[in-house]
Amino acid sequence: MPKDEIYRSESADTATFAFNAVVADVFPDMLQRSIPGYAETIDSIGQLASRYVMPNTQCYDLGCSLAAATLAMRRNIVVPGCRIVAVDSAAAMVERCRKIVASDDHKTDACNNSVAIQILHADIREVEISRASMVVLNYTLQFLPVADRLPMLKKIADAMVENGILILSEKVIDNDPHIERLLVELHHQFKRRNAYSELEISRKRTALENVLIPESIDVHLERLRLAGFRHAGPWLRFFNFVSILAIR
Ligand code: GEK
Repeated sequence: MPKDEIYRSESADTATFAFNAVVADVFPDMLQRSIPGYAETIDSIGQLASRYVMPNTQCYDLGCSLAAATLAMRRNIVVPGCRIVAVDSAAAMVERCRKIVASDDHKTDACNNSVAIQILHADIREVEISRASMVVLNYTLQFLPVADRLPMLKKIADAMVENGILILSEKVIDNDPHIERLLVELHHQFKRRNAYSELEISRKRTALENVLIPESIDVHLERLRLAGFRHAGPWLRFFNFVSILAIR
């Protein structure tokens, strides 16, 4: 797996973070070393797919990057007639995503269902969603302008079948400033343990400013309620990274 050394060199470009080819090439390593609980989240998305995906419905992986959640869903869907739509707006991600999906040997799936995967190079705000029993926003909503988040969630809720689920994973801020400082420090410690230097951590932090806009868990839960989800609650928290399950 190519190692993320984007912010290591003295000449590193600390301008605004972008999902370009340089990032896409090291992306699996970057997520693994930067997002606490990332692998467990992907694994659990697979488990939830086996439980919640309904026959003859569609699944969506919005902001799919390199299809980690898409493939976890496909490997675990146990009902017939399903299709997964994977969407990303970054050309560099979509190009690599298509290759990864094409080379994935889904004959090793738990069941013998053939689950078609459609990969779209598009903005998730523009994509039509329909008959969805499972939608994944795994660390994607945080990159949308705040004003676009409720319309996005409403569009998802409106397109869902009854009891359909949304997995919303986000970097969050804590309402208590003391806890917030602690969680940020623990996250930086996590990154140092994963061999990121102090300089790399601070450069990445600067690059993500105004690109990744975190909110509190309360704000997310209230927005999900307003969007039309009947139930919503966090099922995983690891420092300032949270995954919420919402049921239509
Ligand atoms: C995973 N879910 O591995 N429309 C489409 N894609 C977008 C948009 C948008 N408006 N904004 C951002 N993206 C993945 C990880 S990464 C998380 C998701 C991270 C895409 C962007 O191009 C990138 O590929 C992805 O959302 C966010 O489970 O980098 O922290």
